[in-house]
Amino acid sequence: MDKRLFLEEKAREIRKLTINCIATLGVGHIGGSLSIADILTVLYFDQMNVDPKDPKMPNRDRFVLSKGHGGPAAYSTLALKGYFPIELLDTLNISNTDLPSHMDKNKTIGVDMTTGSLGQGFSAAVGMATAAQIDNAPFKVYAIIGDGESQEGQIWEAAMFAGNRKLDHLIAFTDYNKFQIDGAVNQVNDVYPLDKKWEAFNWHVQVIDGHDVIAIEQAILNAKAAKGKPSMIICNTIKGKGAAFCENTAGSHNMPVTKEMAEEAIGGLK
Ligand SMILES: Cc1ncc(C[n+]2csc(CCOP(=O)(O)OP(=O)(O)O)c2C)c(N)n1
Ligand SMILES: [Mg+2]
Repeated sequence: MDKRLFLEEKAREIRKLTINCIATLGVGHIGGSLSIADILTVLYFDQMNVDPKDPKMPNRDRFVLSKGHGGPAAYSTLALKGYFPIELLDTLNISNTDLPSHMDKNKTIGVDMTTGSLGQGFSAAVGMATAAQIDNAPFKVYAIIGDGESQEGQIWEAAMFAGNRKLDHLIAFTDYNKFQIDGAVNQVNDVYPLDKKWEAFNWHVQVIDGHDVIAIEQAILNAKAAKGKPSMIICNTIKGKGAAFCENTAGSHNMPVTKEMAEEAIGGLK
């Protein structure tokens, strides 16, 4: 099967599971979950060396979702990959669940880092890449940060350290969906020009369409080939991508989703 078709089908499945589990709960971080579905697809179904039957495999590639509120998309990806049964997604964020709204490595199989406090996951990823560099380890550390999250001072402290240490074990993505919790990023506290900022911190930088699975794959291959620098792949994305009721809106950040809304959105998935 053609790789693009294969990956696009996986992304559609991830979006479907994400919309459904949020609708089962009735509310959730749908916008920032749907914007990263294609990145997660390429990581877990094409690029990352991981084994759902051996989730703690020592030399596995690591993944840190620093914007931890994207948990629903990450859980849907892990379920689809076979880490745990799909039915577990129906327990999203209910009492005593193993799938809390934000990610918790002590609760969920396959989660490498607890996240949710913006900025902190990225620092942890930089620490993991530092350890990998010291050990000359054969794995990469992948991380996704948000564009609103990029307003955090902690991001830039970690960025400076990673650039200075030439941490080429680290491949990061910015989910540049142009919205944060309070509205448009360029109206709250603009991060533009992101590419020049990362270049100034001595990173290898690429800017791509974050919904084009083949562009994501190629960018990861380029990042793997770039020696002596950490990589930032700035992904132009659409908040809420795939769900017409919330695409490109600030309100999609954390919103009520009914079964009817879910059904309609899933019917419209391309
Ligand atoms: C340190 C910290 N401050 C505030 C929050 C509350 N918060 C959760 S998500 C969010 C917006 C993040 O925006 P962005 O990084 O663009 O992610 P997106 O909503 O686009 O997924 C905020 C302010 C938090 N989780 N952590
Ligand atoms: Mg955003």
